Amino acid sequence: MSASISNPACATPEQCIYSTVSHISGNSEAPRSEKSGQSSHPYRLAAVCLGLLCALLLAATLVLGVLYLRGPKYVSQECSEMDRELEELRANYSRSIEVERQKNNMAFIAMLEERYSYLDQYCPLISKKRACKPCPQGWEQFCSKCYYFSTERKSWIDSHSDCLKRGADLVIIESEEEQVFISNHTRDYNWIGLSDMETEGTWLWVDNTLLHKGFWGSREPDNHNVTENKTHDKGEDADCVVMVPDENRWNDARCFSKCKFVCETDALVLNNLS
Ligand SMILES: [Ca+2]
Ligand SMILES: [Ca+2]
Ligand SMILES: [Ca+2]
Repeated sequence: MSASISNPACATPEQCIYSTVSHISGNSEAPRSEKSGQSSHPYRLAAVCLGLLCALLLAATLVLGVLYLRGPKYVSQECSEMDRELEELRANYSRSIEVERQKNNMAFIAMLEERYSYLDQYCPLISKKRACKPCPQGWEQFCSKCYYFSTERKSWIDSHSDCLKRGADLVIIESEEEQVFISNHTRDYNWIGLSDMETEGTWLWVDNTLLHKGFWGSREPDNHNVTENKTHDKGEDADCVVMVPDENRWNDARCFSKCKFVCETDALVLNNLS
């Protein structure tokens, strides 16, 4: 109150009060503006940093949102691709299993056919019953062996193949008794399972065993062919052996000559055979 009274610029007490307040206000704003000019810069920097941080957060939120929306789609595509590959693998596996099964079945059927072929040979079905015999129908038994005497004529090689198809091989004569048995059942030239086609003069049986004792005719083997008309054919080795009828002896002849042949196989040994 004393300041407004002493102030000469005051016409009225209200003006003095206003003036005093303005004066007081003017005096107090001057230092505040100086302080503001010094301290506003750090606040502005903080605001800018805060703004940048908000912008980064916003960008990160947007990126995460996009990844979240697209992520399941990629995973879904990968799963579909894996499912397709898995199905393909299963299909391939099933196909390979089926092929292998068919191969095994075919091999099994072939084995059964082969076994039943022999079964039918030795034990033919008669009135819906199998009657087993030591030798197939049409074969001759001697000791523990069965012999097939062919009626057709073939080369030595074809005769060998024919015997193999019958589950046998060309006869191997191992004893005087077997030699006599064969001779007694043949009236023509018959191939036996002996040859020297591998090495001239080295006589091997069809099971690759070496000949120990032979039943050669006079001046045989001579590596010359003697045909049934008793003529000598020269110019080709005689490497295969025939049983000469009525002589009970062997002769080496050309392997391509057509002769009958004798096959030999094991006789079937069963208990209670009639
Ligand atoms: Ca024999
Ligand atoms: Ca010879
Ligand atoms: Ca000869």
